[in-house]
Amino acid sequence: MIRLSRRMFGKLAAMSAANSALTVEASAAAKPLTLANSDRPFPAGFLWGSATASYQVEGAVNEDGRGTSIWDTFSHTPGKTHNGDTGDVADDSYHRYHEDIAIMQALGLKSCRFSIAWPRIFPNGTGTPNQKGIDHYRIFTEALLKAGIEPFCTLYHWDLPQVLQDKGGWQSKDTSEAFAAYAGYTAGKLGDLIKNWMTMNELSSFIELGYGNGIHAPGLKLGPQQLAQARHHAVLGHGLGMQAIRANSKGARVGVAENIEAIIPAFNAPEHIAAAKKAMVEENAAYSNAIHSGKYTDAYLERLGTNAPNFTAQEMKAIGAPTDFQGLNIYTAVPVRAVDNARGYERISNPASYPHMASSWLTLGPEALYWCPKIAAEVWNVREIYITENGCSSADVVAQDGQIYDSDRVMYLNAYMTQMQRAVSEGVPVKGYFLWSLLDNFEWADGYEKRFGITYVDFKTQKRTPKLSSKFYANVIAKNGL
Ligand code: PNW
Repeated sequence: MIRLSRRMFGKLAAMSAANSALTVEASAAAKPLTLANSDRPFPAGFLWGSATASYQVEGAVNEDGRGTSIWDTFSHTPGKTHNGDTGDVADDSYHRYHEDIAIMQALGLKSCRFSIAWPRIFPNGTGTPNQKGIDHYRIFTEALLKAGIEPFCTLYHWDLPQVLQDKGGWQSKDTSEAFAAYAGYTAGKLGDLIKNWMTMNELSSFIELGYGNGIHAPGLKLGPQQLAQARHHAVLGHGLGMQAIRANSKGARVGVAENIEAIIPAFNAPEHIAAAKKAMVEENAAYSNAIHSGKYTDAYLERLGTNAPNFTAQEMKAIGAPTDFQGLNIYTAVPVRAVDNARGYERISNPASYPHMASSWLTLGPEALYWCPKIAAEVWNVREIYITENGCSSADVVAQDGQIYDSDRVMYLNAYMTQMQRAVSEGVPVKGYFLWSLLDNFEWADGYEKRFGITYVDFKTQKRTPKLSSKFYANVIAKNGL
């Protein structure tokens, strides 16, 4: 029972004539209603970070012995990217990383997810390594550690050495093996500084977009059998890469950053939750489910029929070896509903009125940050989860005062983080969050058109300006809560 002061009681009584619910709520509340106790805390040590990728920020494509990647070739092919944009200069972070790290420090970041460009380490994909490549990432990582920022390193964020693409790219098992050799070598050289590794970023994106519909490099549109085989070589690359990292760097922790099909129940009801669990497995059968179970589901293989990939039991064992953590890149949500069919669920396709951010594919689904880690932890038995990417594009404008008031991005981040807090407060093992992205950068086929940064980049001058969302994020980090 809450005791109300006589004055308060009188006030409430006066107000309650028209609204009796208010007195009921006020008397039931555990704490007095004040604006001061609206915080939603995160556990101590929660790892707040940002994420970027080599080709999207580095530039310096012809420096220090870097080889050509499929994204150099693709972006320089007319008609492939918005406005013919390329990553030749991007954010020039190869040279300006000190400035970037100062931005991270000002935000209070605890961690930074970045990727290593394979063609800087092995310009020809395999063979003789390039010491200057290793040197660059050593110096960068040392600077991060000096700033008190924990490095989380992705070894493959889509910049495949062109030489390997010329030999078939992910259509060839040789690429899976070349990736493992590169991953092992690099972890051996940098493992004293970097403890947390992600083999790859978004296998489903670089395979489905690069080899399926051709909107990303290398721009191929394979038939179903060849595509299924390329998928298999990607997950195999992850498995072999994980083995190689562990063999070359003691104490390394290895995971993968995957943009799972972010299944959520149509709404919070037992039948839809059961449907969502089934959908999480089946809709991610080619990638995350294979990685976490070491199997392709019967339904996946049946769906493919004669187009199913060739694979061996030994390969599946490598693919399914336990990871140390699961990285989830989550942008949108895929609602499913319970249906009385063989699969037990159906995806709901959103109507045209469904809201989205500046990128038309980026529909709003904040509850994905609640349901996905929760369902993933249960169906794949993962004990440590990081949100390795979350963020959005916004039609940013520089205001008269030189600032960028990206209120829609603040709304997006706040909504998603609130759902993540809901999961964490229920004990779902989400240990950290990497916001995509620290800086506006080269957004692949969308070039520089779509801005995902919480820091605005003027691509003519390389001037960096923190947006309103960066102040929002600094505030979240400072109080470790929302
Ligand atoms: C991710 N989709 O890509 C990548 O990991 C980043 O490199 C990228 O910049 C970021 O998300 C924002 O796009 C995606 O169409 C690309 O659903 C496309 C999709 C999702 C993720």
